[in-house]
Amino acid sequence: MKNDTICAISTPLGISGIGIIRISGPDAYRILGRIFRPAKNIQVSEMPSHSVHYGHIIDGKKIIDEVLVTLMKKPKSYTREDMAEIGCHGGLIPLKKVLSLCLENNARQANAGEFTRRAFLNGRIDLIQAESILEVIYSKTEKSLEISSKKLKGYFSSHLTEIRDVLVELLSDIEAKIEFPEEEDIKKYSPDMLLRIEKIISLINSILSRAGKGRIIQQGINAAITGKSNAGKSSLLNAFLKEERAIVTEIPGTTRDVLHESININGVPVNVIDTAGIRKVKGRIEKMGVDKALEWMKKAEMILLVLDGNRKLNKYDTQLLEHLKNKSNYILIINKSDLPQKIEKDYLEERFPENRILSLSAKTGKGINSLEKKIYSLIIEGCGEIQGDEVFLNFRQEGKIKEAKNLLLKIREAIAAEITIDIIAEHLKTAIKKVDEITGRDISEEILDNIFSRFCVGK
Ligand SMILES: Nc1nc2c(ncn2[C@@H]2O[C@H](COP(=O)(O)OP(=O)(O)O)[C@@H](O)[C@H]2O)c(=O)[nH]1
Ligand SMILES: [Mg+2]
Repeated sequence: MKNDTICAISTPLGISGIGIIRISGPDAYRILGRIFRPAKNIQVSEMPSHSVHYGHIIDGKKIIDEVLVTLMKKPKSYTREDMAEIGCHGGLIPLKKVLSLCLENNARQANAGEFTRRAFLNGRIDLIQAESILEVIYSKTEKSLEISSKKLKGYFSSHLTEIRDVLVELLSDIEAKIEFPEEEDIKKYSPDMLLRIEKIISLINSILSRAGKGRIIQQGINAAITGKSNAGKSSLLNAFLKEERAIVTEIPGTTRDVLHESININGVPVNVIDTAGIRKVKGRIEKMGVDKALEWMKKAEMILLVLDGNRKLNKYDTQLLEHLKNKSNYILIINKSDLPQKIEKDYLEERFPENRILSLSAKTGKGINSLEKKIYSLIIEGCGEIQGDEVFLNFRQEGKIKEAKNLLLKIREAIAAEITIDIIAEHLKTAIKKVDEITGRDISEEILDNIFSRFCVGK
């Protein structure tokens, strides 16, 4: 493990009230002692842990900035090393100057996520918790913050500890049998072994099913607004956002690119995508827009098909309605309910379930709330009501836990088929390894590099 002292600017670079520089490592206080002049007559080495000190950062005799310094001594710090946070004035120049003073005094510029990596390597948090810090930072709604914070506290880790404990116990029982075989016992398994495996499989199943909802809360769903030109797609996006985000005109073909905006529907982030209207196009740019719209229609989890209530259905509408046939999540929105209605509503009602059709006016906002309710009920129709026991698993974690589950299924089969005990022991060892790869107990440097490179510098 690297044992040097690292430093970084931990707040965004830009103009702000304050900006923070973090230092962590064995030399943190020696470096601080050279660049910080506290207002009170106290040496850095005498400052107690978890104390805050007012003073100045100095370069020789020159005052650089007026600061507040917070000390957190090992092991009670983020990294479990000696740490200091220098709260400077937020501005590029003061921050960069203070950082360069730290570097001149032999601190090293931290790599992305290196503070968190140290927290992990020093055993303060496991890898799941380290990864959840990013999830907290990127939370899209309060609900997603809730599940990330629980994960950071160790909610998901505790499940894995439980799984690991059972697997380790099973393995040691089996190894005892291998080591001290009694003639009649060699091929037999203790009767509760199967039960213990079953218990772990069902715990993993429950985690995986809760993870489905967790993913929706954490990452949200994509809802593509589609429809012929001038149906009111961009107006609908603006109505969701209650602001003029997209350009709305009476000129067909106004929206050429794809706009994404996230809205919060009962805690679920819904990424609403406004696409170009579907119509026959001549220009290359508009054609690209239309192609993208069709692509989104294929890949979005939900389709909001906007129809113009003030006009009769045309061939583009019917084409789009045709596309819905192989989609399970869609809502037909009859827009412009404030104008006289000319659309063939009967035609639609004959072909689509009543609860998938909704009239509204994107212009006045009437009906938007009902649409949001409908979107939410479609989401939970797919995954069940949100209850608060959701977990979010990233792809790495989900992949490993599924691999562990597959091994347990194999073990279950092997027990049923009375396969020799040493094969089962091997499967158990691999399953434990999978669990350890999730928590980071057993992980390669390369994977760690990959995980922490996604963090900001200074985190
Ligand atoms: N009266 C009325 N006009 C609307 C409504 N929604 C959109 N429009 C108008 O329809 C035209 C096209 O709207 P726009 O949102 O750009 O449609 P898009 O091409 O589907 O994105 C604009 O002139 C809007 O003002 C509505 O609910 N009522
Ligand atoms: Mg538009």
